[in-house]
Amino acid sequence: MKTPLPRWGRLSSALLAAACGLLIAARGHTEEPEDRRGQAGCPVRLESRGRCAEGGDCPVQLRLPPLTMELPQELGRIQEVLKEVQTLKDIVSSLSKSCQDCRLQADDNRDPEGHGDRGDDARVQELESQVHQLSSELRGAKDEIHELHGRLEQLSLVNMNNVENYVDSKMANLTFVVNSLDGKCPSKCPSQEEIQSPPVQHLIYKDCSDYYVIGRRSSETYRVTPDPRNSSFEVYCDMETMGGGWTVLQARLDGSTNFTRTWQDYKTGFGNLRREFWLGNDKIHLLTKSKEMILRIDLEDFNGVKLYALYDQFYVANEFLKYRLHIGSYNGTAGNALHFSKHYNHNLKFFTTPDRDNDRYPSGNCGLYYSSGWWFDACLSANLNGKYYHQKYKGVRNGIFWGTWPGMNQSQPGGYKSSFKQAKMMIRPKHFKPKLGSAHLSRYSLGEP
Ligand SMILES: [Ca+2]
Repeated sequence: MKTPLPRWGRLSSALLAAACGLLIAARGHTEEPEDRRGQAGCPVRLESRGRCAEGGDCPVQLRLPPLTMELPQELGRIQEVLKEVQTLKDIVSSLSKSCQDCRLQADDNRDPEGHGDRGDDARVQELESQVHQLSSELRGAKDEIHELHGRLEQLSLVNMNNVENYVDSKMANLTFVVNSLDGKCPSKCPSQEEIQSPPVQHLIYKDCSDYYVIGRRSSETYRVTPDPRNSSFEVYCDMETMGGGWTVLQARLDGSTNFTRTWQDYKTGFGNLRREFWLGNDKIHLLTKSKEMILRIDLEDFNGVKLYALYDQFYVANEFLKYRLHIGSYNGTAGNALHFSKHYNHNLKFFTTPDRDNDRYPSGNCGLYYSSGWWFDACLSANLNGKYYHQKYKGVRNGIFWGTWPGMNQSQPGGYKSSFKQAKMMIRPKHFKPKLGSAHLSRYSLGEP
């Protein structure tokens, strides 16, 4: 579009001033000092050129030096605004097109009779009224549920109170009856201890002390189950020695059973429980695992001397650990032969048999040399599974041996060695308390036979 040129004669001074003002205003945004701008003055010139017309209008020339304009930064945003306007325009255009498509579709769906709008309106109104109705019904149901919930809470509280009151009243009645009976009871009422006897039958008897507790007092064989996960087995119970309740692990009395046996024999046990026997390392392990046990060893020589050794702890490990022996502190009269010295100590030693060398003797098998299965060191200060000799014997000391026995280590004339007439090993729970009568109490003080 073309704009007609103004009449420069009339507007010259005003245009000049405006052009100057604009130029100076634009340059005001530069860093140039104020005084230099003043000195430079206005570079724009209006000059008359050529002949003037009759009306006095003269040709005018506007001279502008090479123009450098620095416009306000806000003007730069105009471009962005224009872009946005264009984007909005595009959106409006696309919306307008889709609106037209909508209308066309609506026209296609309209029923031929032209009742569509009215039918749809009626349908919408109907649905709206249904929604309203359902909504109000829901509100009513919610109120009802709330009310019922409150009533339920009340009911449960009432019921619990009733039950409590009932129990309280019954307890009060029972207390009254008990008190009244207690008042009527004469002084010779049976004591609680007497009421409780006979004792409750055990379902499982772990060892002989459990049979003792239920009143069994005869020394004989009983079936025990030290560990319910393993099968039960027969044992011989000593119900007499030191109050009774002892489970016997080993017995020697006449030489009727051979004790020079294999690992397997010592593992499972051998002999006759009523005569001579080794109960078996697996069984001994189970018995000593199930309860904390003490060990008692009774010995009698051919001179009729009877002595004993008591260990306040006794445990035999399982086969995987080679039936390792664990004994506690010694007490007794026969001497501590299981722990004779630093070099002869059977405690914490593995079990060795003639066919299984677990001893601490590097040059040979103590079990083979001493004809026995035992917790050999290198080799022995005690061996209760040695050969049974009916009298003094010569040669290798492979008889029943207890190194701390009085006179045992004294050399006999002719190199004869002493043996034992009887030997017995038995265990009992450490915390077992035999029910000793007054007669027994005088005979058996703690730890003494
Ligand atoms: Ca060896």
